Amino acid sequence: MKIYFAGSITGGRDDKDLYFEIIKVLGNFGAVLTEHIGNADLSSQGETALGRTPEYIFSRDVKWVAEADVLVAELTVTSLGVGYEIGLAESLDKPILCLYRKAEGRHLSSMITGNRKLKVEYYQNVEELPAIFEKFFKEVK
Ligand code: 6IA
Repeated sequence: MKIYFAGSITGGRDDKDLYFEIIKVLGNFGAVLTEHIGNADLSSQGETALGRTPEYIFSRDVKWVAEADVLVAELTVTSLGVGYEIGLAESLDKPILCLYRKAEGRHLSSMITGNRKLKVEYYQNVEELPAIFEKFFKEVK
Protein backbone atom coordinates (compact mmCIF):
# COMPACT_ATOMS: atom_id res chain seq x y z
CA MET A 1 0.00 0.00 0.00
CA LYS A 2 1.55 3.31 -1.12
CA ILE A 3 0.32 6.31 0.85
CA TYR A 4 0.67 9.96 -0.22
CA PHE A 5 0.48 12.07 2.92
CA ALA A 6 -0.31 15.73 2.23
CA GLY A 7 0.23 18.50 4.76
CA SER A 8 0.90 22.21 4.69
CA ILE A 9 4.34 23.53 3.79
CA THR A 10 4.08 27.03 2.34
CA GLY A 11 0.67 27.37 4.03
CA GLY A 12 2.44 27.27 7.41
CA ARG A 13 4.38 24.74 9.47
CA ASP A 14 2.45 25.04 12.77
CA ASP A 15 1.46 21.35 12.62
CA LYS A 16 4.82 19.90 11.53
CA ASP A 17 5.26 17.86 14.73
CA LEU A 18 1.77 16.45 14.32
CA TYR A 19 2.54 15.52 10.67
CA PHE A 20 5.58 13.60 11.94
CA GLU A 21 3.35 11.64 14.36
CA ILE A 22 0.71 10.98 11.68
CA ILE A 23 3.36 9.68 9.26
CA LYS A 24 4.63 7.36 12.01
CA VAL A 25 1.14 5.88 12.52
CA LEU A 26 0.54 5.67 8.75
CA GLY A 27 3.73 3.62 8.49
CA ASN A 28 1.81 0.73 10.10
CA PHE A 29 -0.53 0.68 7.11
CA GLY A 30 1.89 1.06 4.18
CA ALA A 31 4.79 2.99 2.71
CA VAL A 32 4.51 6.77 3.06
CA LEU A 33 5.91 8.41 -0.09
CA THR A 34 6.12 11.91 1.46
CA GLU A 35 7.94 11.45 4.77
CA HIS A 36 9.60 14.87 4.35
CA ILE A 37 6.26 16.59 5.18
CA GLY A 38 6.87 15.72 8.85
CA ASN A 39 10.50 16.85 8.82
CA ALA A 40 10.92 19.53 11.50
CA ASP A 41 13.84 21.02 9.54
CA LEU A 42 11.61 21.63 6.51
CA SER A 43 10.51 25.26 6.79
CA SER A 44 7.71 27.08 4.99
CA GLN A 45 10.36 27.69 2.32
CA GLY A 46 9.93 23.98 1.57
CA GLU A 47 12.53 22.07 -0.35
CA THR A 48 13.56 25.05 -2.42
CA ALA A 49 15.73 25.80 0.61
CA LEU A 50 17.55 22.56 -0.28
CA GLY A 51 18.18 23.78 -3.82
CA ARG A 52 15.25 21.98 -5.47
CA THR A 53 13.30 23.97 -8.01
CA PRO A 54 9.50 24.39 -7.83
CA GLU A 55 9.31 22.60 -11.23
CA TYR A 56 11.15 19.59 -9.80
CA ILE A 57 8.91 19.50 -6.68
CA PHE A 58 5.69 19.85 -8.72
CA SER A 59 6.60 17.07 -11.22
CA ARG A 60 7.76 14.72 -8.48
CA ASP A 61 4.67 15.28 -6.31
CA VAL A 62 2.26 14.85 -9.25
CA LYS A 63 4.04 11.57 -10.14
CA TRP A 64 3.82 10.39 -6.51
CA VAL A 65 0.09 11.20 -6.29
CA ALA A 66 -0.44 9.12 -9.47
CA GLU A 67 1.67 6.29 -8.05
CA ALA A 68 -0.04 6.27 -4.64
CA ASP A 69 -2.89 3.89 -3.77
CA VAL A 70 -4.47 6.43 -1.41
CA LEU A 71 -4.07 10.05 -0.35
CA VAL A 72 -4.32 11.07 3.30
CA ALA A 73 -4.41 14.82 3.99
CA GLU A 74 -4.29 16.85 7.20
CA LEU A 75 -6.30 19.99 6.49
CA THR A 76 -6.31 21.96 9.74
CA VAL A 77 -3.61 24.35 8.48
CA THR A 78 -5.01 25.65 5.20
CA SER A 79 -2.75 24.95 2.22
CA LEU A 80 -3.19 25.68 -1.47
CA GLY A 81 -0.87 22.80 -2.41
CA VAL A 82 -2.82 20.27 -0.31
CA GLY A 83 -6.09 21.43 -1.92
CA TYR A 84 -4.53 20.97 -5.34
CA GLU A 85 -3.29 17.48 -4.45
CA ILE A 86 -6.76 16.47 -3.27
CA GLY A 87 -8.30 17.64 -6.57
CA LEU A 88 -5.63 15.80 -8.52
CA ALA A 89 -6.07 12.58 -6.53
CA GLU A 90 -9.85 12.79 -6.98
CA SER A 91 -9.44 13.15 -10.76
CA LEU A 92 -7.32 9.99 -10.68
CA ASP A 93 -10.01 8.12 -8.65
CA LYS A 94 -7.80 7.63 -5.59
CA PRO A 95 -9.45 7.01 -2.23
CA ILE A 96 -8.93 10.17 -0.13
CA LEU A 97 -9.02 10.58 3.64
CA CYS A 98 -9.19 14.14 5.00
CA LEU A 99 -8.29 14.77 8.64
CA TYR A 100 -9.37 17.92 10.47
CA ARG A 101 -9.21 19.22 14.04
CA LYS A 102 -12.30 21.28 14.80
CA ALA A 103 -11.95 24.47 16.85
CA GLU A 104 -14.09 27.49 17.55
CA GLY A 105 -13.89 30.08 14.80
CA ARG A 106 -12.22 27.66 12.36
CA HIS A 107 -14.09 26.05 9.48
CA LEU A 108 -13.25 23.43 6.91
CA SER A 109 -13.90 24.51 3.32
CA SER A 110 -17.22 23.51 1.73
CA MET A 111 -15.13 22.29 -1.23
CA ILE A 112 -14.09 19.48 1.12
CA THR A 113 -17.17 18.96 3.32
CA GLY A 114 -19.51 19.18 0.31
CA ASN A 115 -17.67 16.55 -1.72
CA ARG A 116 -19.21 13.12 -1.12
CA LYS A 117 -16.21 11.39 -2.72
CA LEU A 118 -13.96 12.48 0.13
CA LYS A 119 -13.88 10.72 3.48
CA VAL A 120 -13.65 13.41 6.16
CA GLU A 121 -12.74 12.47 9.73
CA TYR A 122 -12.67 14.91 12.65
CA TYR A 123 -10.31 14.24 15.53
CA GLN A 124 -8.51 16.05 18.34
CA ASN A 125 -5.37 14.03 18.98
CA VAL A 126 -3.06 11.43 17.47
CA GLU A 127 -4.35 8.66 19.76
CA GLU A 128 -7.61 8.66 17.79
CA LEU A 129 -5.89 8.05 14.45
CA PRO A 130 -5.15 4.28 14.52
CA ALA A 131 -8.89 3.51 14.71
CA ILE A 132 -9.66 6.03 11.93
CA PHE A 133 -6.93 4.54 9.72
CA GLU A 134 -8.02 0.91 10.45
CA LYS A 135 -11.51 1.74 9.17
CA PHE A 136 -10.31 3.69 6.11
CA PHE A 137 -7.73 1.13 4.95
CA LYS A 138 -10.16 -1.76 5.50
CA GLU A 139 -12.65 0.01 3.22
CA VAL A 140 -10.12 0.67 0.43
CA LYS A 141 -8.70 -2.87 0.33
O1 6IA B 1 0.92 25.09 -0.66
P1 6IA B 1 1.78 24.24 0.24
O2 6IA B 1 3.24 24.47 0.07
O3 6IA B 1 1.38 24.31 1.70
O4 6IA B 1 1.51 22.74 -0.24
C1 6IA B 1 1.94 21.63 0.49
C2 6IA B 1 1.71 20.34 -0.29
O5 6IA B 1 2.27 20.46 -1.60
C3 6IA B 1 2.39 19.16 0.38
O6 6IA B 1 1.46 18.12 0.54
C4 6IA B 1 3.56 18.81 -0.56
O7 6IA B 1 3.44 17.49 -1.02
C5 6IA B 1 3.49 19.77 -1.73
N1 6IA B 1 4.54 20.80 -1.73
C6 6IA B 1 4.30 22.10 -2.02
N2 6IA B 1 5.43 22.83 -1.95
C7 6IA B 1 6.40 21.99 -1.59
C8 6IA B 1 7.77 22.20 -1.30
N3 6IA B 1 8.36 23.40 -1.42
N4 6IA B 1 8.51 21.15 -0.92
C9 6IA B 1 7.92 19.94 -0.82
N5 6IA B 1 6.61 19.70 -1.08
C10 6IA B 1 5.85 20.70 -1.44
C11 6IA B 1 7.73 24.67 -1.49
C12 6IA B 1 8.70 25.73 -1.98
C13 6IA B 1 8.10 27.15 -2.02
C14 6IA B 1 8.61 27.98 -0.85
C15 6IA B 1 8.43 27.82 -3.33
